[in-house]
Amino acid sequence: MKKKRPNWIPVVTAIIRREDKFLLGQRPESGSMAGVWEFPGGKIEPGEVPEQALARELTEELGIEAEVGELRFATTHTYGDTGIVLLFYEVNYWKGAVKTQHHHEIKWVTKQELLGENLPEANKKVIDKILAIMAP
Ligand code: DGT
Repeated sequence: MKKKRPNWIPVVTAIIRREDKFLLGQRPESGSMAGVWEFPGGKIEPGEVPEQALARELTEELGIEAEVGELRFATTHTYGDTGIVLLFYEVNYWKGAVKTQHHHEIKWVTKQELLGENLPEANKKVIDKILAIMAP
């Protein structure tokens, strides 16, 4: 029998750096993967280019006007019959102060601390790549 293909959802995420720390947000208690710490971002809506989608998500989630930097790498993950394509961008510059507008909590972590966090499976499996793009 032919294997069912997943429905693919494109997702943009931001590796937001402030000195030697990176921003994580804890997913809201209502919704999927509650309590997991993720990189801010979300789904690309139809008609958006990825950088626009990420800038929009960062305004909605954190109240900042971000300068979306380079696309550093991409990965995929499937949850049941849904697939995500995750695009990781670097964000080093923004206007405004970061505020918790969507997440349960936000926090800045070092690379070392990141290793101990409860991250989405899609991120854990590429943690080496994530750490590599965080290199100074
Ligand atoms: P929805 O369906 O509108 O309630 O949106 P969510 O909250 O299910 O999903 P959203 O908009 O955060 O989209 C991100 C998807 O990508 C979600 O399935 C979780 C997954 N994901 C895996 N790793 C990450 C990550 O580091 N950051 C973000 N933002 N999402 C991630």
